[in-house]
This record gives sequence, C-alpha cells and structure tokens, in this order.
Amino acid sequence: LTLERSLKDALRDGHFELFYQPQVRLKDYRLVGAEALIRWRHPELGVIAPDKFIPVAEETGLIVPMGRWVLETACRQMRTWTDQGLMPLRIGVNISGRQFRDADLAETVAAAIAESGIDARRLDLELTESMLMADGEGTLKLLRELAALGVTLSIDDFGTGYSSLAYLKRFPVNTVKIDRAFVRDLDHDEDGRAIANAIISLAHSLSMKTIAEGVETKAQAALLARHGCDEIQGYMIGRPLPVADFSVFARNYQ
Ligand code: G
Ligand code: G
Ligand code: MN
Ligand code: NA
Repeated sequence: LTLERSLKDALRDGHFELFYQPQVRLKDYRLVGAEALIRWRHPELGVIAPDKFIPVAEETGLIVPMGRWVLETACRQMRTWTDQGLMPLRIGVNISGRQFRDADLAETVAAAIAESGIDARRLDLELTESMLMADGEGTLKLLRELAALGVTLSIDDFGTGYSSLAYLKRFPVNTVKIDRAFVRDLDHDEDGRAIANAIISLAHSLSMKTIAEGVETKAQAALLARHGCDEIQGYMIGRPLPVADFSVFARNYQ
C-alpha cells in the first residue's frame, strides 16, 4: 500500500523518467531506433529499475496512467529530437498486459501521436506473447486498430512465452525481438545457434523483421549477422541512457 501511494505521488510529481537504449541495423551499424525504458528517480533512493515497481503498478492499475505518461513522453521526445535535427529514429515503447486490456489504449496512442505531431510509423509498440495469446478475437481487433493508426508492433522477449508460433501469422506484427536468453546461448553451443537461426528464419518467412536483445559481444553480433538478423540492441552498442546522454551518444555515433 505504501509503495502504491509512493508511485502515485511520483507520477504526479514528475519523478519518472525515460531512458533510451540504442538499436542499430546489423548490415551497416546505422543507428535506427531506441527502446524507451522507464526509471523512477527517487529523491532519496536514487534511480529505481522498473522490475521493482512495474509489477505493483500492474496489480493496482496505476500502470494505465503511467503507461499513458510513457507514451506521451516518448512521442514528445521523438518530436524534440526531430526538431533538433537528430536523425529520424524509431522509438519502442513497452506495453504491459493491463494496459493492453484497457479499453482506451488505441485512443491513448492516437492522442499521443496527434499531440506530438510525430510520424506514427516511427512509434513501435512492444507487446508480449502472453498478451497476444490471451483472447483470439478481441486481441486481433485491437491489433488491427493499433496497426491502422500507422504504428508498428513488436513481440518482446520472443521465445520465452507460450511459444505457439501459429498466432504469429494471424496478427499484424512487424518485428520479433529475440530474447536475450537466446543471444546468451549463441556463445555456448550449436543448439543455441540453431535456435536463434530458427527464430530468424521463421520471422523472415512470415515477412517479419528481427531484433536481437542483450547483445554484449562482437562474436554474438557476428553470429547474428551471419544468420541474417536485422537489428541488435545491447550493451555492445550502448546501455539505456538518460535523454541528455542519449542525445550526445546519437550525435557522436559513427
Ligand atoms: O530497463 P530494464 O532493462 O531494467 O527493464 C526491465 C523490464 O521492465 C523491461 O524488460 C520492460 O519489459 C519493463 N519496462 C521498462 N520500461 C517499461 C515501461 O515503460 N512500461 C512497461 N510496461 N514496462 C517497462
Ligand atoms: O523490454 P525488456 O524487458 O527486454 O528490457 C530490456 C532490459 O534488458 C532492460 O532492463 C535493460 O537494462 C536490459 N539490457 C539491455 N541490454 C542488455 C545487455 O546487453 N545485457 C543484459 N544482461 N541486459 C541488457
Ligand atoms: Mn522491451
Ligand atoms: Na525484452
């Protein structure tokens, strides 16, 4: 209950902040996007990671107004970077289960796009497998509604959920984000490489793009490039950074 109260106050008082983690295209290492990742800048405790408060925000429903703030802030940031002449970047925003089930999600996304005046095609919504698996018809309808706004859709942490591949082709999803567990396994053995290769091939055969998460080494990037993976994200390229640091990173990148 105290954490719930503190989260409400933090949202009201502007103590949340978005960090941005760079995403690059493997064929030429161009910076193409960034994932927005929420942080709580606590006046006494310092920066608090999302795994410490997102679950409580989910349980209490606070994730809905918090998620609206994330969408609005990410869209405004994209607009600011565009106005500053920074290269056009796509921004990925994580959507939680409760947010996805909220009746106003499409309206919230549309409002954030309209208010900021950004190109909707540069906003990517990261969904998870479990959200897509939940309820066939309602899910499909919502995904179509979101896609109709012009945004792109990704499946986050791919391979960690229900792992039913049948639904992939039913839904208007553009990108598969390969979970970092599979990227870690690339180094270990032939099986790890076979799994990553299979995910990339599957995605491509369904006309979807792939982004590998948690890429930490050049060896991992080289293996992913050999398997035809489209983009990478991870400490090898850059950690999630506060806005000012990300701006510097982006200007100095390559
Ligand atoms: O930034 P970090 O790697 O610690 O994020 C951990 C997890 O928290 C991410 O995998 C992501 O799923 C979740 N997360 C981060 N930012 C947001 C956000 O703005 N909204 C939601 N719903 N989840 C987020
Ligand atoms: O949306 P998702 O839950 O995948 O959020 C990504 C999380 O993974 C963030 O919390 C981020 O800090 C973390 N992360 C990003 N890059 C790397 C990496 O290269 N290695 C590891 N171990 N974690 C990473
Ligand atoms: Mn994500
Ligand atoms: Na992820």
